[in-house]
Amino acid sequence: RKLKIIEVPCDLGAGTRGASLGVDALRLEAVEQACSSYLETEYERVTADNTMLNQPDPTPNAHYLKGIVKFYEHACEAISKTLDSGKFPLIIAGDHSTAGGSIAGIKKHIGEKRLGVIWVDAHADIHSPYTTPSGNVHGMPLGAALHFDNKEQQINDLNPEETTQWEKLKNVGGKQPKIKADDIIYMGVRDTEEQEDIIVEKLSIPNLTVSGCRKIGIENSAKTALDKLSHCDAIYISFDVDSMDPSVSMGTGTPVKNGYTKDEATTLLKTLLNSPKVCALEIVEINPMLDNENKMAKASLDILRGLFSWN
Ligand code: DIR
Ligand code: MN
Ligand code: MN
Ligand code: MN
Repeated sequence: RKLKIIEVPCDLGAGTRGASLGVDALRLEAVEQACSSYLETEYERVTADNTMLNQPDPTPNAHYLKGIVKFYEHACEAISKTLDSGKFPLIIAGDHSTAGGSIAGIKKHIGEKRLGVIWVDAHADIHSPYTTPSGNVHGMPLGAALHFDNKEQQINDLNPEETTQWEKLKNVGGKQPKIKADDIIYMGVRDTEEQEDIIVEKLSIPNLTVSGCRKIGIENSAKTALDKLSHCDAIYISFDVDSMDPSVSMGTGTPVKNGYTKDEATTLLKTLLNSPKVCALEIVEINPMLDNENKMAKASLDILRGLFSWN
């Protein structure tokens, strides 16, 4: 694969500040380790207007949504063009809200073909502004990609600006839903809200748990995930570093205990990448502000070196 790194240093979607700096923490770690493979890979940066964070927010049920719509449009373009040129987007992002823009870009490139998603995360990220208890858009990227509002579990009343911007967000890259619920596999999800549990159950989205993966072996669980998506034409992998155990992932906004080890995550992703259908990989939620030793960025670079045999 010929990689192109797409950096999306976004902070707008998380509840804790600092994930936007993860992009630079990783690049600095590559400098520190003199990882020329990383530093010499072509890259492009999609900027989010993180300065919105000090302005009044008119969309409390989907914080800074207008800014998120804006960078989704740019990320969608950058990612679809990267795929058009035959390259593999390695997306290094901030908070996980970015994934909806990535999915829009891949979908724009593949058109009517069917996109599978392997979501490696402690969280299900399938809220909408109607169901979110936190109002943080990093909990909604799959909801946006599915065009799924789940008003049956509604707990928030939206103001007109929230409705307008949410419709815009879902429609970035074209009006149709980008993915189908049958084409999502969760791995490592273990911290969800009730509204999400009900949706996940209703849509029958499988979750390969950390303990379940260990039982059958990490490689086998990756193969199981790929098998379950064998009807898809292309596959996108979204890797939230909080899927890993807090012993590795203290430098992330929402660590959750009992996650994958670094080696398990590497094996998992490496086995997934063996499938030629995998067309993009995204890594999110590295937060160096929570981690004064830069452990999370180090671990992430180790994982990348393992995946792409980088020196
Ligand atoms: C929570 C946390 N479910 C929310 N989500 C996180 O805010 O919607 N996702 N941390 O990565
Ligand atoms: Mn996530
Ligand atoms: Mn997460
Ligand atoms: Mn998150």
